[in-house]
Amino acid sequence: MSVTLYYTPGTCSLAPMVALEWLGQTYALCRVEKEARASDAYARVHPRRLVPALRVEPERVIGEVNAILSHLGGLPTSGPEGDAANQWLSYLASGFHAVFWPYFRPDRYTTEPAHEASVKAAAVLAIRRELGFVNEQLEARPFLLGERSLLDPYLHAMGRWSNAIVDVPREFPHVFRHQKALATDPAVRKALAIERGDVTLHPHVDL
Ligand SMILES: N[C@@H](CCC(=O)N[C@@H](CS)C(=O)NCC(=O)O)C(=O)O
Repeated sequence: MSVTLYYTPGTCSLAPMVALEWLGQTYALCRVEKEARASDAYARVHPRRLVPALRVEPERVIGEVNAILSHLGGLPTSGPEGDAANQWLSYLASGFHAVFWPYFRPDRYTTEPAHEASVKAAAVLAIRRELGFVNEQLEARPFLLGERSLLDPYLHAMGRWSNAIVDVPREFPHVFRHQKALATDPAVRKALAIERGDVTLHPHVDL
């Protein structure tokens, strides 16, 4: 049975889409825009109404990018490499991703609308801090694990949000180099074309 990826353009669901492409898996897609994410139908797919979600069996759906990437396989799972991969997976989800939430949704981080600008300003500081950390890590290696792995599209899916917030090429040149390497990858280009709706290369299913 082919799996179904629930995705929203511009979000971290780009990571499992590229992973599916790299792994050469057969898959179907379900595009879930903001309104659809709020629906009861989507709550039955992902109770937290987030993307991505991966339906792997009629009655079994996996949420959380980490869990989806781990399910798909392809990342090291044991020894020092496995430890490094797990460390990056956790960091990307709870460290890197987390600093963008208050930037995009400051309303969720204060009960005072007047404080939202301050929440956003603090988020920019945190985004710079995490980009600085990733930039340092990428100084000595082209990809997060040294060799290309499924962690790279995960970083790329979120790192692309930074370009509208900070001057990535000037401030974080190693992150920028990583972005350029991913942006020219055929699978990433294909996934971005799917996000834009330019191509229909996989069966699309309704919610
Ligand atoms: N920890 C979750 C985070 C998922 C997440 O925050 N997804 C965002 C898109 S990148 C989303 O669905 N946002 C919609 C919302 O917050 O309402 C994961 O790894 O899947």
